[in-house]
Amino acid sequence: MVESLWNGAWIAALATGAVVIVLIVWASIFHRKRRAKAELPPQVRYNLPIEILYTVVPLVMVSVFFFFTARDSNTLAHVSGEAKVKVKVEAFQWSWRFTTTYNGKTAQPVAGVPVHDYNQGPELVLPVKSKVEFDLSTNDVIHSFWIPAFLFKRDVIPGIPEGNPGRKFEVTTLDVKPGTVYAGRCAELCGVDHSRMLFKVKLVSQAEFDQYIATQAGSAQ
Ligand SMILES: [Cu+2]
Repeated sequence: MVESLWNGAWIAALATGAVVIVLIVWASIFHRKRRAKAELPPQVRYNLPIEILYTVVPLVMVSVFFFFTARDSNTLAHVSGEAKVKVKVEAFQWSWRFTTTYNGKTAQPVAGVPVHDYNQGPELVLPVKSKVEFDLSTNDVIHSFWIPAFLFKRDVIPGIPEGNPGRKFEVTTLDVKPGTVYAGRCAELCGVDHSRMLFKVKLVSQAEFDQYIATQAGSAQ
């Protein structure tokens, strides 16, 4: 869905750009100065039909962009509340703490430190092809939770109380080979080690995930 919105917006923008370039080239060739004597070409001030056209065409274009963006962002931001896997994401300067809850069991939080390589960052383990609900919070500055492969990014804003729907979002993890690892990062300049605020997301099979939660929840005591 994000991909079709992105591609659609690009196609519309390229088509508009092509029309504009053709009009500029056409106007500069056909309306170039032919006579040596300085003479104003016919003026189109107060030409009502043209002014209406100037107003209506951009309005239509913006409305089309707005419609698709609003429609898709409503769907993407929808939280069904059905996700069995819940991840509490705490962003801080400059890493992340993940606390995963599944089937009433909460795993031991995974926290990281600033790193140069996402493989050394804190690891978020999730099952493949499952709904996951994220709850984002921070106690310092604005961060942004971003897993590029999931085509989803959300700002983490301090001061939003727990339970506020603005902190939550839901994704369905990709249907890929278990064991696939993705990079995650902070997408909001949040201080000197912002670029080292890296983490990794590992998608595992449901069985492996059950086992992961069982051991992690066990060791939490
Ligand atoms: Cu950050």
